[in-house]
Amino acid sequence: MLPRRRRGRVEDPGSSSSAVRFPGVAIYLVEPRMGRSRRAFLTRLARSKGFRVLDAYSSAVTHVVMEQTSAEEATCWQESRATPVPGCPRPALLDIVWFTESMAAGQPVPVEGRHRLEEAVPREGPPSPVRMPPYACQRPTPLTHHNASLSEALEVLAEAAGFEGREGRLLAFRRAAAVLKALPCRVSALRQLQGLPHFGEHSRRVVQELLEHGACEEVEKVRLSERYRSMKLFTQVFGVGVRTADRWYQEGLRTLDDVREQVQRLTEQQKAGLQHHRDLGTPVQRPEAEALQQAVEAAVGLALPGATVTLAGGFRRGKLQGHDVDLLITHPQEGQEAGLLPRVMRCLKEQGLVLYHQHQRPHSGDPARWTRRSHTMDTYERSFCIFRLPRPPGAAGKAVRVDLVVVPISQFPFALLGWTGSKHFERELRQFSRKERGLWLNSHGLFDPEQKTFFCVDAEEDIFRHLGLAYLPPEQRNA
Ligand code: DCP
Ligand code: MG
Repeated sequence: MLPRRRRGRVEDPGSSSSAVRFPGVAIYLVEPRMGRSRRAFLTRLARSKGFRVLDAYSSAVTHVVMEQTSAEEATCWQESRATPVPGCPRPALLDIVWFTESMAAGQPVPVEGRHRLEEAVPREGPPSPVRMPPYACQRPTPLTHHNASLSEALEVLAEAAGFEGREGRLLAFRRAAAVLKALPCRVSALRQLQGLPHFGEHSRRVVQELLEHGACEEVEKVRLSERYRSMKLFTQVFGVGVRTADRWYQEGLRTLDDVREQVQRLTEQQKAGLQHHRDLGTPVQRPEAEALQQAVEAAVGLALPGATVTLAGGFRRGKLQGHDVDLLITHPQEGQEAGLLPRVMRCLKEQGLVLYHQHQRPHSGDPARWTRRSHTMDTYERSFCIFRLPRPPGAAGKAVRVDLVVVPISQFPFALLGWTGSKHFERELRQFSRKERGLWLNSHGLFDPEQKTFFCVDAEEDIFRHLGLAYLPPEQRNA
């Protein structure tokens, strides 16, 4: 008789090394083409992520995973292995792609036709050349694309580079990630990257590791590092940028409780951010954003009939959730918007919707000054707010970050374009304007430094036209 614990292990080796998170899935990795050491590596990887991997083939197996195996070979293998048990479904015969995608997702991804070996996915032929212009503003980028796990990994490295102030490195990874987002197909082999812009040695290596193992050691290391986790935690607090987060980290702070102990050094904005941290860390859903837009519209309508409120930011690009709500306020008659924001805020406060707000006055002066600036902040009158979601009386509504921006109608298309994002799209658009067209673009206008003139526009489409770019609707600006 085996001792009780060892007996358990013999019966179910798949659950031996870490807790099983997906009891409905039992994977069997077929060795011949995979090779013993790779199979051992993939087994360890999967188990560390809570997958059940069985060492021996049995009727408990639900997912058989093979590598470089044809449909005929797969079927032959299965027939030689198991006599089907009546009423018991045969396990799915899957290509390694299902496995790597599941590892990257941290959970079993739904089995699709393209994963199934029985459906004989044609083996990849030579890569069809994809024409990919270098700037993100020259190509459509939809919200959902084919390479999420690859682009997310590169974006972790971009973000980490940003935390270290390494702007060049940040851009390199972001650009590579943006190229993947714009591809019309899924990358399953490294050679598909041939000829694509912005794929340097490093990004290529990351993609290669992800394709081969479903995980990239460098990315995982960064994700788990104390530095990355602390910086991420701190920069997610309203009012905290990379510089403050870095200072806190250098001082040895690691948690929000550590930060709360230094309350005397915090700005009012940061105090509000910490106070509502839990709510603000919960994504804003589209219906919530729309409810807030309506509340603001009602207040704006009372304060200045005819004024409009436009939802910009990620929601305008089609996102279903976001970290805040970006609202642009304008009036069809230039100048009418002056003095509007304090009246709107007073009205919203009276309704008990305002938990925090900070007013930023409009900057006045020579408009060419703000056009010359390279930084991204515009100088519109603006209110950085935390609102309470309107709820039935008695129920406490969730706190939500809202930016209200007041824009004179003559500059509205530029503000709308600048506030729709994504951030990377905006950055590329400004760079394209400057480098390729010799024009300065920001959220206030488009300036020709040689002629010393501003372009007059009625709509976003005109801006694309002046820049010689094909118009991209907001939902294709998700770079
Ligand atoms: N923006 C920009 N550069 C910045 C900050 C903002 O170009 N440094 C623009 C692009 C953004 C928009 O303003 O899309 C709104 O900023 P957010 O930070 O709210 O970004 P999103 O709305 O895109 O993201 P989320 O859905 O997380 O709110
Ligand atoms: Mg936003």
